[in-house]
Amino acid sequence: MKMTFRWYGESDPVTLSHIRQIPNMSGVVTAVYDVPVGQVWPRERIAALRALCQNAGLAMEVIESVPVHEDIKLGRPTRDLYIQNYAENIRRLGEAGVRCVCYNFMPVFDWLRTDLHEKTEDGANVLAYEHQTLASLDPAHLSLPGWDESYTPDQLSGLLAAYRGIGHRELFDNLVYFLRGVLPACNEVGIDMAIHPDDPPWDMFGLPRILSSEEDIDRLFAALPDPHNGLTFCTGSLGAGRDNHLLRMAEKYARAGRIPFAHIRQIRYRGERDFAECGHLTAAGSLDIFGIVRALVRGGFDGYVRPDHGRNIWGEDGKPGYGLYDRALGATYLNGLFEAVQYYEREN
Ligand code: DNO
Repeated sequence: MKMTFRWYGESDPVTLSHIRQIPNMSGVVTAVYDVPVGQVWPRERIAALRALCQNAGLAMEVIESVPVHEDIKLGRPTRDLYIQNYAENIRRLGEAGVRCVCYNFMPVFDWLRTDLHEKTEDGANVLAYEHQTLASLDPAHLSLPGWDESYTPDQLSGLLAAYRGIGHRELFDNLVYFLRGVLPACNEVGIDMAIHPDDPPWDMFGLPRILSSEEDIDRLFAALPDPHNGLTFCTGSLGAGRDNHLLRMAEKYARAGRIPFAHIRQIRYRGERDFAECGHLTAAGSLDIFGIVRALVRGGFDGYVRPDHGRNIWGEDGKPGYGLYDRALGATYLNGLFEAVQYYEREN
């Protein structure tokens, strides 16, 4: 296991030197943020980012994300050009020492929450999701951190309309087409593609989502058995789907060598499709974080881990989900779990 931490680049209030001081931190998970989606990242920008990380004593082996242009997801004729650009990005990143690229294939919206600052009893701030509230929102006027906010409401409406002809089958075929185009570059330079599951794992605003369950993931691996076709095992995303058996999935996909990257976080269930995020500890929420770590270790998991979304605590007013303190506590907790489980598995 290689412990990493997400870093949003030089504008991130969390600095590399803070990250470096978290025990066992091997590297950061980052990206070139200001090149428009679909364009190739300049080599010098990649090299400069890598130098910043290395000078701080941190590796830059995981990129999250190289975003996928909507034309690729929509299967528009322009997709071939964007796929070529994507493959070129992969080559450039591989040459710069990157080993894993996290991406998602969710139409239009990335992760969605209905409250980014819910106050908890102890005064912390967390992200929360309430399905009824979300269903009542106008998708053309959403603005949330973490997804591409460069659309105007008009562009967004146009995009939503363009998806009307795209169902689960079409979207899945477009994903396979995309991966067929980029996996050769991944093989050339030794990069694992790690698709991020849908967050939350169900359709949104009538838009299809195709990576929400074990069945969905099995279908993707069956369609493309290439070992570089991997998964970001995101416990919070998959875990919001109550039918997902995370322990079984973690061990199964780790054993198959399909988990180059894990996002580990905790959620607490409320209604059937409602949840709030919380501290990483197993006892803090509904997911068996200890069991998941044990399942990963038993499956021979040897990938990158990052503590996913933390609360905002100790007066920090950080980017929702991405402050320093609670993610550092999460990393420390996860380090302890991995150490204990690995020790125990070796001795028994
Ligand atoms: C949210 C993140 C996602 C993730 C993308 C990957 O906190 O996990 O935004 O980075 O879905 O492309």
